[in-house]
Amino acid sequence: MQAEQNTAETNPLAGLLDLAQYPINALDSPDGQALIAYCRRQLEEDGCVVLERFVPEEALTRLEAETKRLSPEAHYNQTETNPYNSDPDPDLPDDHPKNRFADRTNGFVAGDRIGADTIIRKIYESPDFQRFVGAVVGLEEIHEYADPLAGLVVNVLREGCQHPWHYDTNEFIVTMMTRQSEAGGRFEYSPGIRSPGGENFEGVQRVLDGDDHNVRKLDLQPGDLQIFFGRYSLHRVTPVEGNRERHTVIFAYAREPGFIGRPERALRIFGRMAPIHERLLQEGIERSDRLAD
Ligand SMILES: O=C(O)CCC(=O)C(=O)O
Ligand SMILES: [Fe+2]
Repeated sequence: MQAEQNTAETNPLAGLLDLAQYPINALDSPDGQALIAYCRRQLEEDGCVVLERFVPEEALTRLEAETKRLSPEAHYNQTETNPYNSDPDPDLPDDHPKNRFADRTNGFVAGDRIGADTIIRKIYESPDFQRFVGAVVGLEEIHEYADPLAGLVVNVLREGCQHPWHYDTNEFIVTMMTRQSEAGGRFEYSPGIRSPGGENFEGVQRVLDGDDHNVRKLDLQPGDLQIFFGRYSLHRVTPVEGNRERHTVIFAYAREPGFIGRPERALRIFGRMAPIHERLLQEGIERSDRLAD
């Protein structure tokens, strides 16, 4: 029965996701409910849930090949950032977390380069997958971006690239590793180190100084799906070592339909805009022109 339900004709994800272990296409079934309960509990306790081998063994070669083929299209951008993605504070000491800046060099392949026939786009656009992610993060609905660049993205870290300690501004992030570096490139996080009640700068400073007491280190593998709440959990990706690049896919969703990122951001992250960004800029200029009349 199960095999019949999950043939390629009835479910485009059949064979691409491990639907037996992760029945995201049957969320109302007891197994589906148990999966959601498991993910929610993990997120509540830890801010992070990893579903190992979400893409099963038999589809992994194809998955890895997809981002390997796309990776030369990555646009690299370099910034110096502190954990808060903010300006420094000259009134605070140099070793205060707000004044601790580190290099962030990342490559991003934009969504308009990622074809409809890829596993990663099929996952991104799957209504089953969206319902599953929504149920796990506690949202009735989530929506694909209307932004053709920023919704589905491949993050490419080559040798020396890192993502230094930081918090995210978005509520949750859904990622899948497709290629692991030889060494380095490891995801580390300190769950709930800050809270709406306090920044805990002392605790953050200890982590920045190398205290890994309250730091969890994940050994993510290709095909693992990760859902992470990064607003209160300080996290980083350690510098990539060796010739092998680290690839992760970012599946970005919004609460409302129609989300389009700012044109300046598109330029910074992807090195270019999509026609919709150019139109937005144009309209913005016209609007301000009209206001000036
Ligand atoms: O690549 C990762 O595993 C995490 C990246 C990250 O923290 C971010 O994009 O904010
Ligand atoms: Fe992050």
